[in-house]
Amino acid sequence: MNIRTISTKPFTDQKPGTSGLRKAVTVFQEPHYLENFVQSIFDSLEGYEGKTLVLGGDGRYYNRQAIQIILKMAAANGFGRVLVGRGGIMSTPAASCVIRKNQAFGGIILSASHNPGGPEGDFGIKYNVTNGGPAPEKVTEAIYARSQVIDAYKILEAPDLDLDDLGKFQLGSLAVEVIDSVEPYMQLMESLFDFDRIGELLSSAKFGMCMDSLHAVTGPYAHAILEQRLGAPAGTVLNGLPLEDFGGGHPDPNLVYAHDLVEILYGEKAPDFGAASDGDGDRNMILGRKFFVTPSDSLAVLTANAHLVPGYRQGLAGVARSMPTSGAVDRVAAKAGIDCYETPTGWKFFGNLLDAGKATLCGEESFGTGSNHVREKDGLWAILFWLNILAVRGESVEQILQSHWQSYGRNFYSRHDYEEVDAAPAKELMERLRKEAPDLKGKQFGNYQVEYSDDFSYTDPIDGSVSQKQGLRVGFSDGSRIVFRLSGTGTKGATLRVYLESYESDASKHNQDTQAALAPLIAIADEIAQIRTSTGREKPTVIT
Ligand code: G16
Repeated sequence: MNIRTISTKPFTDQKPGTSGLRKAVTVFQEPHYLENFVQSIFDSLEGYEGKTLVLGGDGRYYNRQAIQIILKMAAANGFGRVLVGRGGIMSTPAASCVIRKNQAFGGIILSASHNPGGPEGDFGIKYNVTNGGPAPEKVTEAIYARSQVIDAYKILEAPDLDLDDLGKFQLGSLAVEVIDSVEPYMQLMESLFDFDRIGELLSSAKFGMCMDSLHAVTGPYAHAILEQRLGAPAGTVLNGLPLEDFGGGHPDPNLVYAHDLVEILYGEKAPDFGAASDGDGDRNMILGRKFFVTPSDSLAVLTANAHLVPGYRQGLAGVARSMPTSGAVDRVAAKAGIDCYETPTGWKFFGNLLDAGKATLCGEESFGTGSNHVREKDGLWAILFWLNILAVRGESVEQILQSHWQSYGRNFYSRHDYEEVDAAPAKELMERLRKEAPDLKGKQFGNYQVEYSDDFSYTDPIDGSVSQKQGLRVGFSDGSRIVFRLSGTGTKGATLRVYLESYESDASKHNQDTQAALAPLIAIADEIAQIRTSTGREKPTVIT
């Protein structure tokens, strides 16, 4: 088998976003596009020769072709071994688990997460480092810098491998092992949660659950863990077969895109508990009967109830949340006397805190929750955490939230997304806000007075690295807050995200409708940012 060196030219658009490089499938299919980026990853690493790489993806269209290319490139570049998921499939949290368990050098995960798939959909690639987590900014910047000067890549000339059965192959000097990632992932879950009690709950006639895998990667994991291991009735997992186009759906677990599940949980004879996960299995949505738990509240509830779960019974070192995530968890941390860290959006920013033992649980408003068990957010983990709490407390999801709000007050929270707006006016809007931010301080909007207004900047407490321009914050004297950010994961135009939050300590007002409670802030956000005028949109495309 020959190693070929292929001449190439840089693509100018290979800058990784919030989570790796995401583009339309058609872009990745351009000659050399994927190869350039993979070679740029390898060229930015040092000391991987002879070491182990973990490889898998969420099964979306182009996953299979990309995996064959990457295997041949790993062989040509001198990796010693690749652990690849059966059929090329591995969820993001399972990949993190496999990297850590095998002390691999790193991993490549193929996913565009919650973005739609299929020939007209999106594809993505991200590199994870030895701790199992997403590459930190200094690594992604080095990959981008390399991609801008690359002139050649190396690939082995060899036939494609059959990855559909477990087995071992040799590709030149590279050992390839096709593995079942469900097994190690399930073992890890069993080490954290009380499987006996969850099993009793799931097999009880009094309790009903529905899990929607949205034809994405968690299907095999959810079937194996919830139905086969924990005894939930067959049929508990819906849409459990991973499909290349996610059955034509949008594999994003929120109230808009997981509408089938929402209809079941809000319908007649609704089950007690509903959950969904996304394309690559790292996001989760939690529902009770006719009840939606915001991801920010979910993080707060998990933190407040962690002592009920075996893996966290010994206490939490601290917690962390991304800046736009609500401050609900801050209140739990303050009461418990543990530290609460505020990071920019992007799971990669939690890595150092987790490695340094500063935080045990982390979460984001974007339907991501996780802990120090891996270095990615983890959808099924969050679902099992909730099941463990439900099994111990014997209360409904809604009762748990109501009593949580009684104890801590309620942070009303919502995110308004303006998807696929024109990039230029969206950038202008942010630039204008950036310029005007210092003048907003002290300004009065109705009953709200601006206490601070800035562009969030983060200094990592472990390595001192600084990340600037992470979102425009406008905070009011009553603790309410509006945050403006442009998404770093979209592939078409720009997506403006407006995050709205207000705090209510009065229990008699906890059951208001969220959008009604936030109505004054929604109006102020438009007044400050001129959203309708700048985007030409009368209302957001997605409200969560
Ligand atoms: C990724 C990141 C998350 C981030 C989310 C949204 O999630 O890992 O940390 O919160 O994107 O980012 P943005 O607001 O920039 O679109 P995922 O699940 O897409 O990998």
